[in-house]
Amino acid sequence: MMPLSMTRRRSAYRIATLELLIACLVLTVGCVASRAMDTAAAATGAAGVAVETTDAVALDFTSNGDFEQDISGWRSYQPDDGTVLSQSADQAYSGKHSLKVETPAEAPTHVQGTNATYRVTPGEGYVISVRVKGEGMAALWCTGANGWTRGNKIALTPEWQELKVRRFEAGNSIELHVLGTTPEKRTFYVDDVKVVMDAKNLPDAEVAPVWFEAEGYKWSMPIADVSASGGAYTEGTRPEYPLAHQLPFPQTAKPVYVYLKSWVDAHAGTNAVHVWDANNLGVLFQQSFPAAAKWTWIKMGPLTAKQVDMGFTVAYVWNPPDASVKARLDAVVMTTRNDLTDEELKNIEIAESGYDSKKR
Ligand SMILES: [Ca+2]
Ligand SMILES: [Ca+2]
Repeated sequence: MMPLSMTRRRSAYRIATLELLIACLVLTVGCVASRAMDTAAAATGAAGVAVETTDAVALDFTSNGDFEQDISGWRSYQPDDGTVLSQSADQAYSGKHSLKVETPAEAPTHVQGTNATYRVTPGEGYVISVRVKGEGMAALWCTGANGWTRGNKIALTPEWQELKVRRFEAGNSIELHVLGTTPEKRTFYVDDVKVVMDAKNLPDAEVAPVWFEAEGYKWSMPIADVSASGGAYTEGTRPEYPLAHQLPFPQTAKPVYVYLKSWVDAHAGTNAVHVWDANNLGVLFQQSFPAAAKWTWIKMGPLTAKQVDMGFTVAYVWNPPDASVKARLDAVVMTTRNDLTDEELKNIEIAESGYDSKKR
């Protein structure tokens, strides 16, 4: 059996090669982790033509984002949670005013703070940002038609800091929550609220099937197995464990299908695959699938680059969350084709993937 370290090195090499190939086929994959929020960079088109993302489009606010006029549209997180909101003339990131948020020592909810609703165009991605300063831990969370996007918590200080999340919104509004994440008496300030469409000008390009080894990605638990593609697969022993983290997503305007070579132990219950954004802030997509006591290709999608942005994480969930069940992911194939058969998936040509299929 090939040592796992060698397998992983080879997988890493192949993945690097594949990413280069994808770049030639459609796009610049880039570093997903650092690029997830950065949409201003150029991508490379199918014919080698530079494709630039457009400048961000500022939206009309349904309420006042710099708090210079008033604080209309902003309310306490829960109607009766005791949070007091006011316009501050003492603290400002922009102009001369900000929103002052005073949370009580006792509260009916674990989080306290303020929220507002912004109208958006359905089916677009948005970059949402606010500036905050003050006391305690705080976070920017957003919600809409497709669940929560929970931004990271930060410790507030006397200096202004930026909280930012990217969110794909299927509905026509996004609710922004600027929250203290522990129930305590504290004051913080909010200013410079921005909800900006993440406008992408992507090539309308077909993407030929490209093969990725799941075990080459961050946070995966590789299990050596000579019968698996690349000599290993990844395993999750509890629901929501990331089987492959920060897979690059093709930057095409066309819908993309993601084929997952999967094996979830048979059990009496249901299964679903979850697609998280590259920063694991929210679930972008979910799809149910039947259990099978062998390797099975799951076709997932359609997914779009507007929805996913630069990268994504694959996790499986099963209900009930039986501890004896394991989920496995061997390989991932991405393409704009929605009709790949198992036989075609097995025999993806070297010319398309750069992968040596004889060694699979
Ligand atoms: Ca201001
Ligand atoms: Ca594999």
